[in-house]
Amino acid sequence: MPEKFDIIYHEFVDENYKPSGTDLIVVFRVTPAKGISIYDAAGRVAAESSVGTWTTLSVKPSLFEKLKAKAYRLHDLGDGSWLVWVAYPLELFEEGSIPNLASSVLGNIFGMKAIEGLRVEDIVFPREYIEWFPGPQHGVTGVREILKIRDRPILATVPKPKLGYTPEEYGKIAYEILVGGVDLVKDDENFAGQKFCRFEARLREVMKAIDKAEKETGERKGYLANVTANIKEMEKRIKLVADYGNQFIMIDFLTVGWAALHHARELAEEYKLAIHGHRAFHAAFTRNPRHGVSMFVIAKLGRLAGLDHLHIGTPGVGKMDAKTMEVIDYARLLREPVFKPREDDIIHMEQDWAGLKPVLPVSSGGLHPGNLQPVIEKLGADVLLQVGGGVIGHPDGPRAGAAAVRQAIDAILRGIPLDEYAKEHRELARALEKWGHV
Ligand code: CAP
Ligand code: MG
Repeated sequence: MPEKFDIIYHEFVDENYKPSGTDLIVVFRVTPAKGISIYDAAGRVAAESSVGTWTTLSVKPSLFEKLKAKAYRLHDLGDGSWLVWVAYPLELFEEGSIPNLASSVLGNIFGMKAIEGLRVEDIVFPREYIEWFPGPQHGVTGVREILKIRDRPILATVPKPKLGYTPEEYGKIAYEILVGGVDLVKDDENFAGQKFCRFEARLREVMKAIDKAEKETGERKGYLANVTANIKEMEKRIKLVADYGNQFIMIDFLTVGWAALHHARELAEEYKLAIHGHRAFHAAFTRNPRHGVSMFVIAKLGRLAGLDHLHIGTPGVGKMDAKTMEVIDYARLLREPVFKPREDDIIHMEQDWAGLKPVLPVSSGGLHPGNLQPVIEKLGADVLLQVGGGVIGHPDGPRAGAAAVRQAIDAILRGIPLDEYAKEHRELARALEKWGHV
């Protein structure tokens, strides 16, 4: 008879355990279900996300003890929820596979009856884990080099409304935006290759607009072309973008998934393209503070996977829900070589990026010339500012809207109050008349 093997959830809690330098650590916020102790809940989380199961077994794999995750620290938040730190031996994970990591630590555990709420707040990667990933190909410096912009935020505009333009109309509006002073035209996330505006036809028109605008302004321009699609179609689009001589692609990486992003990153390497990461879908699991996955974790995975740009929200202004300090932390996390948590931050841990290039943070959502100042004050000038409605909605049209954004940036960087600058800059004045300023 095989030896009886009892998997007891408490075996997965060991408050005396000291994580080794190669452990991968996950910080969970755990709200146990009624009648379940934190030890039971934490043990189940660690077990179900590593080598455990729900019943006793009569067999035991030889590597069981070695591969067990350990919940090694528990901190009562006093509201029915706890922070729980779990250490995972690196051998649990397949090399270079975010899908495998996600299936483990972002997987079944969210649905267990033993927990009422579970949120993955942070994942701390050991150097060995990071070394399996490429990180950004271009990073902040590389993207600045493509566009030859060194001393100010990079500017992008999504033509609004989201959908409805034919390729010719889109090309026309792209030209207006670019010649007005914006650097990049960006597709909206749900603008793909619909019948009324097929991808290649649109690309062709935008590239014509870029050529013309570059000649007229003497500036470099680009197109954040949305290649988000099924894999084969995405491959075709990435190749087309490169063939047409554009150096950027945009991917809605949470809707296509981590494996698709990985594939796109490989193709981007081949064609030397920079990847703009749009994050539609994130709020479905980042918004609830007691359940889901934090944007902090998504940003970390995005840097590992190799995004060159990533949307992080708008600190304190704009149309999307975002907490100022959190947005500032995302920017630091993406740009710095080593992330160090603020003194009052009990959740996050230090993360050394092991030399991965920095990602350019993207602030977007309800921005206009009158609310860019606090964004730059809080995030610095090493950002990409996406102003969509706030350019297209300008009372004198998109070209004036683009000019107004450039004027606002000039004023902010030179420390001149917007009202003052607007006296000599009509486009800015008209934008402030419409939207005001903060
Ligand atoms: C912004 C935007 C972006 C959001 C996404 C939109 O347009 O194109 O998708 O910024 O949010 O469709 O809303 P506007 P986030 O400039 O006209 O608001 O960047 O927070 O992921
Ligand atoms: Mg959008």
